[in-house]
Amino acid sequence: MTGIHLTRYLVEQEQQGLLSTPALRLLLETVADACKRIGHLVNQGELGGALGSNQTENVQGEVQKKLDVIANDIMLEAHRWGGYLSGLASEEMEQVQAIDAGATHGEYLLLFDPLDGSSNIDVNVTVGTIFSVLRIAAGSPASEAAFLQAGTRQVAAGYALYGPQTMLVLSLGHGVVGFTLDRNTGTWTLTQASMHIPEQTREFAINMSNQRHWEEPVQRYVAELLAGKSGSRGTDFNMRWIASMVADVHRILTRGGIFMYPRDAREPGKAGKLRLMYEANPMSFLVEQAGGAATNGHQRILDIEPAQLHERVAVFLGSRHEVERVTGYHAS
Ligand code: P6P
Repeated sequence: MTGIHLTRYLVEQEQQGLLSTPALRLLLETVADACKRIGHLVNQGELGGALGSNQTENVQGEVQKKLDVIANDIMLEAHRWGGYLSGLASEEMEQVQAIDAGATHGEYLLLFDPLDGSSNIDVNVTVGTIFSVLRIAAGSPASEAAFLQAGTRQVAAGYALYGPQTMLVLSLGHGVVGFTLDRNTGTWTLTQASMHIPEQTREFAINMSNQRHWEEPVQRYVAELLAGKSGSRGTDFNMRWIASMVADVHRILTRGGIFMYPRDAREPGKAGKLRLMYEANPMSFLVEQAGGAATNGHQRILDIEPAQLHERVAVFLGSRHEVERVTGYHAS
């Protein structure tokens, strides 16, 4: 199986009845092509003149990097003419964008974070594009309400990773596969036929500088990890924090681990930092498809019924036994 390119993989999935429609295949190929172009600009760095920040903020109140806006525009432009999408939603756009596909009414909605981890872009640390695909009922308007579907309704999700290798990691709901961009031919080549997260791990990812702001269950869980062999866990743990969700999640999909971004006391009104619809949901879909688990500390992230397009959520995802443990502490 490995060595085939993305188009053949999607056609074979369609022939096996594992990819519902040709429109979805076209949508995913268009996303992959847009990611290839975003990755090229990221890889150009200073040579592309696209580093640094705009004098603008996004809907999250975060300063926009030039590449945030360029990546968003690339994704929008790529999908304007396909006829398979009814609308798009992005971390970088306050409102959803309906697509007038003329006679054809697109049966899908695309949600994406065009450049996750972009605060790392100027220091040459791995960043990526995260995407999620939902269905829309025939004839329904692509209003914000149409996007507000629980993560279990995703028909596909994935991310592109712009790191030492440029990769595309994807799930159609039947496991997780990884493609590596062959720069000699420009093709996405299947290199991981089935990605799986070990149930056990000794590696955790969290921004320790926020420790004093965490709720008690997280304080307890992380203190046990830090106590290592001399504590109740009886073994030592390792820590990694790249501050780029796509990179941290890719490490977990590759070798296991637990990723945590809990809510904290700094902004009690906020459920967390990460966004549900285009960060937590697609990543939780991938993690569960790879045998892991993903909760907000209280419930399965994919079961959360969204109330707002840009709502935030606490995230605990990765190796199932660790996610279940820290979630259990929230219940006790
Ligand atoms: P902090 C990037 O801005 C991001 O949204 C995620 O990719 C990443 O996991 C997190 O924020 C990093 O947050 O507070 O450690 O900078």
